[in-house]
This record gives sequence, C-alpha cells and structure tokens, in this order.
Amino acid sequence: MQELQKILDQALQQFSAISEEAELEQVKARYLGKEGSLTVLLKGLGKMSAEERPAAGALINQVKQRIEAALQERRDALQQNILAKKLAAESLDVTLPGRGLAVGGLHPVTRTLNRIEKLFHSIGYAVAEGPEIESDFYNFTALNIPDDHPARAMHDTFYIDERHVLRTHTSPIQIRYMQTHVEKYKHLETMPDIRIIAPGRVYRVDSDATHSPMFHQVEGLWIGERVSFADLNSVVTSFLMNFFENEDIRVRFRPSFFPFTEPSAEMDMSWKDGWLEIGGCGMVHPNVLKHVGIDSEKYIGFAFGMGVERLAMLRYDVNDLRMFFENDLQFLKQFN
Ligand code: 2NM
Repeated sequence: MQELQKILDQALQQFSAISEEAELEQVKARYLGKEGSLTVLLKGLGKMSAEERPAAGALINQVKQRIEAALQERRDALQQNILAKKLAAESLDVTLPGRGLAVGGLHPVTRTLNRIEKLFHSIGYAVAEGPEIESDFYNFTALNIPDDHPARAMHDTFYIDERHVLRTHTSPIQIRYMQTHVEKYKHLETMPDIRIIAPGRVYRVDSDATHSPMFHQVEGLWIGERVSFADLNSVVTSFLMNFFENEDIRVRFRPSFFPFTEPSAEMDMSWKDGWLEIGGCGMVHPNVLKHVGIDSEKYIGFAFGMGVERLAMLRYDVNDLRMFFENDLQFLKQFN
C-alpha cells in the first residue's frame, strides 16, 4: 500500500511543523476526521473482497495508530514547550536578599500627645474625647461666649451650617464631660472631682508661618469643692518640668481675659534666659458651670489650654510649624 505510506509520511511531517495546539487538532481532522483520508480508506474496506480485507484493515489500523501516537507525542511536546516558557518567565531567584519590612513610625505630634496623656494619667487625670464637628451651643454658648463675640464670625471659624462648626478649641469636650458627670452622680449629695484632659484637633480660619488651619490643643480641667489657682500653678508647673525633663522650669501668669474663665491668665514658661507663652488658663466661670448644671456656690475649678504643636516644636527643636503638616518623610523619620 504505497498510498498509506504517503499518508503516514505526510502526517508526521505536518505534525512536526506545527507549533500551535489548535492548529494540530485541525490538521488531525484531515486524517482521522469524518472526511479524513484514513477514515475514507477504512470505509473503502467494505468494497474489498473477503480475502484482501483483513490484511488491508490491519495495515490501515497500524497507520492509524502510528498517526495517533505521533499526534499525542506532538501534543505533549507543545505542552512541555508552554510549561518551559512559563517557568522561564516566572523564574524566581530565591537566593536574592529580602527587601525587608518597611517599619512605620508615629508622627511627632502624636508622640507629643501620647507623652502629655501619659504624664497627666500618672497624676489621676482621665483623657476625654469628643466630636470635631460641634454645635454652636457646645463650642460657644455653653462657654459663655456671647452671640456677638468675634470668635463666632465666619472669618475666624469654619461653619458646617448655621448651627454647626469645626470646633475651635477642645473645651466642648469638657462641657460634654461635665454634663455627663453631673448626670451620672446626681444621686449623690456631693459629686466626685472632675479631673480630665481634653486633647485633640481644632480648627481656625488662620494660615501663615505660625498658624495652621488645623492644629492640636490639650486642655485640662479640675473641678471640686476646694480647687484653687495655686493647684493650677502646681499642676501646670510640674507637668512642664516632667514634659521637658527639666526641674528648673518656672511658670508665670499674666492677667488676661477669656469669656469662660474668671480670673483668666496667660501662662509663660521660662526658656533660655527668657519667657515663652505656652497657653491660657483661669478659674472656670460660674456661667459655664451653670450651663452644665454644676452649683457654682459649691464647686469651683480651674481650666487651662496649651498648643500641642508648640510643645512638640520646643521638645524636638523644630523651628517651623508647617514642617508638621507637609508629610515630608525625610523630616518625619527623624522622630522614630
Ligand atoms: C483655655 C484657657 C482658659 C478652658 C475652659 C474650659 C471649660 F470648659 F472648662 F470651660 N475648658 N478649657 C480654657 C480656659 C481653655 O485655653 C487657652
């Protein structure tokens, strides 16, 4: 059967030239498909005589098996090829050194807040928090700030709507805390002292070399039956000595005015043969106590407020406030 030999040679030659699996299956049909040359030959067996048929059939089947074997062999080779390429492309040198873990760090303002909280916690102050969007009642009215006070003006305060602002200080936290405290202990004849600090972000319409529209404050509050300005002096002075790890620090008070305290004072701290202003303070105004339902004939207390960025700048010797808000990693990495 010369014809069979030709078919076989041609099939083997074609298979070996093919590099795509799909093409291989198409070429297969030319031999083994419905109209394939081998299929046609097998069908032709019926027309042969009974003597010729067995030998011819065996021969065709032999060729058919060889073609099928060659086909499978080619399929495997193509698969191997694909795998080899994939492995080469995805090769990984496990002996390369690792990239290492990028370790994050805390922002210097966060570190400063943590230090302030730790120090006040150690003398029995709780840390209170509150919302950054406040009603004008909590931000102004309850603090004895009159309706016509300039701090309420839109050019000083960010308004959310007519009744809500971004808090301009953390005092509303203390108003909320006092209200809750009064409610919690109303069954007692005398409520326990309130000793808290209120740290957090505050917002004012102000932006230059020394003012950021968002900054951080920490306010302190102690309300009890016998709390004096002398207590204020000792709490603030020992806090500053501990914060700066310097027992020589002195604090002085200059008379001032705030609507929410009476008397009121600015606080200065001794620093390099001079004085630096570090905040304000005073005895909480009776009107503020009235707003939260505290009897100002029985209870009295002090409050103070300090700028956290200012404390961070002094502690870390940073001379430009804006560095804290530029998110320059070269700068930030120095604190960790
Ligand atoms: C300051 C200065 C003086 C203050 C007053 C109160 C409250 F809620 F008790 F009335 N909290 N903080 C206060 C007093 C804050 O910051 C410069």
